[in-house]
Amino acid sequence: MEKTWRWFGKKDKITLSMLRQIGVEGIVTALHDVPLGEVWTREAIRDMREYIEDAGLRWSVVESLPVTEAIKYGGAERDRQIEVYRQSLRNLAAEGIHTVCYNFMPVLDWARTDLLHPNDDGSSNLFFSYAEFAYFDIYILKRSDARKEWATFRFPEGVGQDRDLMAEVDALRQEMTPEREHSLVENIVIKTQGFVSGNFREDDEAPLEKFRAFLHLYEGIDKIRLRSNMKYFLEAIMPVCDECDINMCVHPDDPPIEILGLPRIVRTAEDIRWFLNAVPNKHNGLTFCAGSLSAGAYNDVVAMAREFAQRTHFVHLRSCHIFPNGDFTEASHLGGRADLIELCKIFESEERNLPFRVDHGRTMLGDETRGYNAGYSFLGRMYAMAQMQGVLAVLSHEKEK
Ligand code: DNO
Repeated sequence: MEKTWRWFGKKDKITLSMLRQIGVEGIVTALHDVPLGEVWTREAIRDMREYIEDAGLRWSVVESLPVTEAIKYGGAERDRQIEVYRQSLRNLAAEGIHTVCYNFMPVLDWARTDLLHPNDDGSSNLFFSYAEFAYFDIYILKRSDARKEWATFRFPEGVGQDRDLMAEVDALRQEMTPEREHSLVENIVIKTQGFVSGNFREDDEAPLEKFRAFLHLYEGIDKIRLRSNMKYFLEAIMPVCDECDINMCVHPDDPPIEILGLPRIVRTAEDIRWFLNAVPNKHNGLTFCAGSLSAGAYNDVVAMAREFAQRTHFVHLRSCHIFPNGDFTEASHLGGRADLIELCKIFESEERNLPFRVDHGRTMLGDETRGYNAGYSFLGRMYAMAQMQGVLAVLSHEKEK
């Protein structure tokens, strides 16, 4: 597999020359400064590509070419936005970039409640607490159906069965402070979304109002409608992908649960089977994010990798640990539910030099003081990358014997 790294552009504090030193071969990035819904021009793509190549690396994967909300909820602007998307794809291919990651999650790109959850060893991890997320939804966002929905929330089989979520939310209400509420907004809306999704910016003054306005767009959009909008989008872009040999790879929903009354359609093996079959074109593929998938207790990640390897064009190596109460944290890259060693075997045996990146990483040894994007530490990710390089080295050594 090709060793890649998510790099956030020229302003990233982690420079390309640092990445050369740790064995990175390819870069995963996006034109983060282009506003949502505008064409990525050939000139801007070329400028980024050359900058990366001048550092002795290659631009391997786009993560992400964002799919705007109008495409997801099927608004009046949809066809115009899809045309913009098609043009950006043509421009990327003309500059030699052929792998494009995107997601089809309404409003929120990914969600965590704690970005620096302490581990026993002094490092910290990303963490998701159902009670805190429900608290955010009910008391901070104040979504009208929130309490009703959380009161009937069903945890997947095997976790959280005895949990009284409402009692926990009420207890949180008693002990909540303005600072803690503020950090929930920061964690759920600002620090996790600002740098990946054009919907929110780090300096948004009224993020909650904006959030509510986005949610409003999805009133009446259920799973069936969202699926048909995804199919519509894929069918519209596949001719360009065929012509330009672009591999599209959708990122699974993170976490793979339905939240905020929004449908989520890339959560389970059945979902993945659905969109692959709905548009049966080899260019319609998957970003196999082992981390997102392993946060769903119902997902057998290894079985899914076996089933979907052929339609996987990009791999995110990361593994989650689910606690008995259903909350989850990001485990070591050599532990957790995802079994990354087995996944490396499966994806290596594809013999397509599939690009992979370590996704997220612990925050450790001073990472927390450097102002990195949430989940995208330097030392923590470097450590995980070294672990994965070791695994891959063993596999290739065994193969040569
Ligand atoms: C979070 C990432 C996501 C991912 C997008 C892809 O850390 O995995 O933001 O890049 O969902 O479109």
